[in-house]
Amino acid sequence: MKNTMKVAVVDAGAIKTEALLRGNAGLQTPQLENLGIQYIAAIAKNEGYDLCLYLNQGNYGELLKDVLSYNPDLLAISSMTYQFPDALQLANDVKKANKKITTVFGGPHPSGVPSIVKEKVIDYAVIGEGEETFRELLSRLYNDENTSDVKGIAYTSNKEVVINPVRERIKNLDDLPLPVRDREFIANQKGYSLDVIPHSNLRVAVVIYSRGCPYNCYFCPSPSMWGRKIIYRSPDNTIDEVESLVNSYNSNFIVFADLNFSANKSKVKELCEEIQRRELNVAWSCLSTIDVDEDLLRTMKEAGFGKVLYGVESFDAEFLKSMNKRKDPLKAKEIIALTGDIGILTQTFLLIDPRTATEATFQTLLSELRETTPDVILISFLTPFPGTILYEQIKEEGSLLTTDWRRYTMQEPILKGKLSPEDLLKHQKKLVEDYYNSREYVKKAKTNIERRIAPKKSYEEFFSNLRQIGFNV
Ligand code: B12
Ligand code: SF4
Repeated sequence: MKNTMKVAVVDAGAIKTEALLRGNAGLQTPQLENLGIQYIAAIAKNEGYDLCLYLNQGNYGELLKDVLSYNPDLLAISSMTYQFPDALQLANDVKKANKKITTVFGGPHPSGVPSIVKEKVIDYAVIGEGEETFRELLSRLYNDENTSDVKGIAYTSNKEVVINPVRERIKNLDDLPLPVRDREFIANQKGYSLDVIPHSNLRVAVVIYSRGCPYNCYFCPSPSMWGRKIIYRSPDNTIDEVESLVNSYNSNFIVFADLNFSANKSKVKELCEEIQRRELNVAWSCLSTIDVDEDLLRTMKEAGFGKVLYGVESFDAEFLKSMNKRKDPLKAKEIIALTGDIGILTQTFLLIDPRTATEATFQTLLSELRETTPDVILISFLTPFPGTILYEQIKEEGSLLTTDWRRYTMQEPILKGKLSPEDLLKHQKKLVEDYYNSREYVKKAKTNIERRIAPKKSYEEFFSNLRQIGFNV
């Protein structure tokens, strides 16, 4: 047995971020904490191994130098699809310097494509929820034991890919060690979107209350990643974490990263009661489907809820049906209006399908937005992530333009269609500009400022960010 095991844990988002500044993805917050890898890091720490966590290096050369000078026994990397080529490069360079370092990949891309272990420099891929699998894998490696039957991993044996059976989901999330936080990273997180607090005063932390989603939209990696079961932490355990973020990290805004925060209304109400009981002075936002109602939104507002990011995807009922997203576009419009009336900011995620989009698609969407007036829009292109039902459909259909993973950012059209990718990008940009310059949007912004739903400074900073990433607003 070794004295200790040195574990380097890297968020591949830390390697290169330029890809994200394309299109209107710059409106997201690319430098937000990555909870997945921070939960994984917590396992290594909690089990007593020596841990070094790399969340945001920004410069590949420095990241590589730092990892090599730490000289880990094991390198663990979390990777989305667009980050995979850079993550692979890191594993290559690290193995070149010291081939004894064991490499473990996890996160959305390895879960969708476990056969990445065909790459010589990837020793293991962890599929789906990672904590228990990582804990067991570390222990087997530390004790020089056989790893071939660890549930939830993929590896190669005699050049053949072996994918082990999936692991059961973790039932009691309260038992998990809390994600490792990086004080410096939290202090330097940047905001780009519109929030109830101007970005210059925003101190964000990311927290999660539930894992999984009961739906099965064909474009979404969640069903293959988590299954269809949604599992909650207790409100007490969740708000203990929020309280410690407020007290120890001075956080004033919590981003709930749950896939579908409002899936269970009574669970949301329990959480809101706990926030109010503790009199926490913190604002928060969440991602949600449109399955909310007035009573729930009012309860959330009273508990400090400032913004909801709705996964609307489209106002076209046919498109929604084809994606198995069983939602009514009319209800989406009503819910966005109701949320605004209650005094909560709204963001809508919208998808353009490059296979069918024409100039008219953008014009129709613009009119629908002007009628609905969400406060922030995120227009993305339908992207078939590996592991989704859509990916299989698209492969069969033959409409994929590229298998260069770097381009899977949702901000590039990668499906063949009537318009060229260049034209689609032009229309996307114009839509964003026309919407934010529209009479209806400007009127809503003025009302929001008057009603103190968002301060004027939030709008000024938001528009300045939009201009910086190339929008004429
Ligand atoms: C919150 C969120 C964000 C936040 C924060 C992102 C961040 N830094 O993590 C914001 C809004 C900024 C964001 C932006 C983007 N996101 Co996002 N995001 C999410 C969301 C909703 C939740 C992620 C989360 O916190 N989950 C909770 C944790 C506990 O789960 P987890 O991260 O999956 O980690 C677990 C396992 O994966 C595994 N694991 C993860 N890493 C590792 C590593 C190792 C070594 C091991 C062993 C295990 C392991 O164990 C973890 C614990 O169980 C997911 C949806 C989803 N299905 O997960 C999308 C998701 C991850 N995002 C996605 C995308 C595409 C993006 C953007 C590119 C979109 C865009 N164009 O703007 C950007 C990229 C930003 C970036 N940092 O590079 C896709 C990724 C799909 C893919 N295959 O690539 C997802 C799946 C949603 C989707 N569209 O389908 N996102
Ligand atoms: S509702 Fe959202 S999280 Fe759930 S399957 Fe559909 S897109 Fe994925």
